[in-house]
Amino acid sequence: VEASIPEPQRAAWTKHEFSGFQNKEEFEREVVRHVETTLARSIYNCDESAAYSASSLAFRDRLVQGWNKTQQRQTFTDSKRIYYLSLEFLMGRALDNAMLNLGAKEVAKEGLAELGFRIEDIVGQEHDAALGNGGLGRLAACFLDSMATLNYPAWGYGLRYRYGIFKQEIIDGYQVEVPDYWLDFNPWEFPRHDVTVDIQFYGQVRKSQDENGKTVAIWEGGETVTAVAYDVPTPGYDTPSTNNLRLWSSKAASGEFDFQKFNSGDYESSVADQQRAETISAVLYPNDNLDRGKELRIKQQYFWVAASLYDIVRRFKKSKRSWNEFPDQVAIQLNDTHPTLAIVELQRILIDVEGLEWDEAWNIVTSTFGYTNHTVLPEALEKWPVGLIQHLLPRHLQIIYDINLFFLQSVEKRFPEDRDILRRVSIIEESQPKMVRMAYLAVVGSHKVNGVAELHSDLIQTTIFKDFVTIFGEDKFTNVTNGITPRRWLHQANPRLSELIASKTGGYEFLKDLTLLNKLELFVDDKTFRKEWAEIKFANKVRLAKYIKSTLNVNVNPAALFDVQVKRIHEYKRQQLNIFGVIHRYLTLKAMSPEERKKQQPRVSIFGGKAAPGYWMAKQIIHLINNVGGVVNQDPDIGDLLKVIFLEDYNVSKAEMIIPASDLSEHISTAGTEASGTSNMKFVLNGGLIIGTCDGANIEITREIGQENIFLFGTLSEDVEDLRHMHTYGEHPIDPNLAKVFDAIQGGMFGEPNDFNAMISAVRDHGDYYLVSDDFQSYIDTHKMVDTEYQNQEEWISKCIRSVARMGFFSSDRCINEYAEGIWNIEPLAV
Ligand code: NBG
Repeated sequence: VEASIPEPQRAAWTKHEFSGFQNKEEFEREVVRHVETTLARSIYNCDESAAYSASSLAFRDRLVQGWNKTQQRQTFTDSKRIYYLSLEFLMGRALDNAMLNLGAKEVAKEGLAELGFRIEDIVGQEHDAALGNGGLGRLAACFLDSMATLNYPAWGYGLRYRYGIFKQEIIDGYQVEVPDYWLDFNPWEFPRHDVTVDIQFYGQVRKSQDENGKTVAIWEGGETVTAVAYDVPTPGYDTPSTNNLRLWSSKAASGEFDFQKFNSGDYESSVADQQRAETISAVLYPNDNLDRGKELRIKQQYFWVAASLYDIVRRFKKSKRSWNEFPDQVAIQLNDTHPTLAIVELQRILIDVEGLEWDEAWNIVTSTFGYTNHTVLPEALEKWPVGLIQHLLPRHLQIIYDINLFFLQSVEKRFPEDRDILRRVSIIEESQPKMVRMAYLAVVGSHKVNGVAELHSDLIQTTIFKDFVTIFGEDKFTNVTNGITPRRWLHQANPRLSELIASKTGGYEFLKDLTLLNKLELFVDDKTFRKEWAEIKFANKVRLAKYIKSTLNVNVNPAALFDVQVKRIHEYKRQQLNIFGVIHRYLTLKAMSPEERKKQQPRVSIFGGKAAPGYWMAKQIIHLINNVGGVVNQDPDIGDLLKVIFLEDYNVSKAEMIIPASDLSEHISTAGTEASGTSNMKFVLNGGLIIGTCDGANIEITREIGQENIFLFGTLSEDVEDLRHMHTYGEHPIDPNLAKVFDAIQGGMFGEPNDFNAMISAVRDHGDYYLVSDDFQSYIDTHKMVDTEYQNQEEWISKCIRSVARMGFFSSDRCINEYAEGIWNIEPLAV
């Protein structure tokens, strides 16, 4: 429908164009207006929550200005757009980010003060938007920030979950999950009740003839669910560019409400249908790096992918270009295999709906998609039973079979000698039951496949996708090392450090070109600079210490070394290695004389992270950490020498407080298992050193900052296989220090020993898959080095400054530019 205002009436519109607030006075006016009208409250009834709501609405109004302009400009120039499909966007809080990206935080701070509020309290009112599990979802959020900041015409597409990742409570040392109902008041989204797509499920496929006598497939019957768009404006930093994140929400299709049932008095079951439809977008699956083939999960995937493609195709068709121009106008990036059905859906639209020939359609499809792999862990690689897809998406299964057939025919032609290759690379795994291998489908249907750090990109080419490198050639496979946005992870999280850096590097330019941090090298030996630097770190630690006191009632000394491991709890990330190391430290301290103890470096071991609700071993690890804290923190022999803290409900906003307060952080995955890691980058950027294995992006961090500035230890990835083989088939004696730790646990030092049998058995009796024992000695030796080096504070701070100076490479801006150039073939479009 043409809905633009006719030319003669436009003057009336532009005359009244709203421009948001420009200064403190106007900001206050907007806040008061929103409190009194939008919220219908008054001067006698305005608490911090109302002040938060009104401030957000005032900022939202300003975001919308840039957002409208950006969308109009994109429509007008009709240049190529990038669509980022991700089932997770871990956005965190929006108000603080909007203030900073719009450069209006000072204005807001002063305005709020005049109205009687402290900006920290107001910002702290906001509930995190937690539509993700961990690194994968937060990466998507950093990418949105960079794409807008760099003025790329980009859209994010995701699901509007009613429940984000659960809230974690720790009760008696155990994790308890509480639902995260976050939509009570969300000023950051715009419901688009007019932007809907009907999505079909189930039904049958029938062959028919079209008017030219061509055989066509008709997918009919089944049920329909409606997708409703919710738009979230995502602002860039220091640019009017504001991109759109479109999240789909499910509801019963309007024609579907069963009036038959309703009229015959069966009101309940007609409402039940309604609720069943809404279930699709109800909840985020709480697994990180784990695939659990639940039917509702694949329904989510298809629902989201089909709605997004419908939208993308609808936008393309407006320009009336020919189909072969589609890849010149549209790039679609698949964030992991979760959106892989998009490949099949686009092929279906092109051949069944638009009437293209298979080959022409397939060319368009494969030129459009890029696929990012985020893990090599076998338990995380998605596979779906053929029978399930047949039932849910009968036409898609036919297309998958055809894609596979043509692919295997081409492979057979090229490798007629290799008897086994067809079985190995088939998209269909001939198991019982047969499975669709989503990663293979993503590789076959994309023009580029990338890993997320150098080691990881090498590994996918030599392991899970080895045959595909032979088939498609090396050029199809590439690396784009992950990055983080310095706006949130430095400027927002650590404003004082950001200000100090700005004072030495020539203003805040470094936030847009992070390589400018290298100017800090000049000040490494500057005594006053080092002192200011150290004061900021100390203040951040004091803040965290207060938080620990207020939440856990434990006193920690801010002068102690803060040693932090915060991330999802997973055996491959090896929080068990960390807590075993802490126990070893405790036993060592206990065995010392009081004089000897006095010479030891005081430490606070801080843990945080959620376990997937069904991941029993991860929950056991949390339990052990809490029990160790319960014993150690009370022990008068130990005092400040060691404290063990488990911070409840680790999330993005907590990360913004914790990361700037760390002296040392732990990134200690078994080599070859952590695809990249991104918190490693955040910690170093905030002036903390890291202890880590030669894994993921740790390797590139080492290359950039210098190996003298990082504490590396442990087995190398190339040796992991052999060690595992030895554990299974040869002798596997447990490290003697680790054996003492096990004895302490099993002697009941940390509560009921049977609670931790599985953790110990995994190492001692079941092959120690994650090499905890193999790496234990070098881990504790390296911690000893950390203690020694920390005693020399001047040298320690120099290392921190030097490291920060060399972190420019890890900006998500660099990363997005690499995608834009190497994969999307897309140019910035300034507003
Ligand atoms: C995760 C990896 C991390 C990586 C992020 C972002 C999945 C499947 N993978 O190492 O475990 O940093 O992706 O790339 O969540």
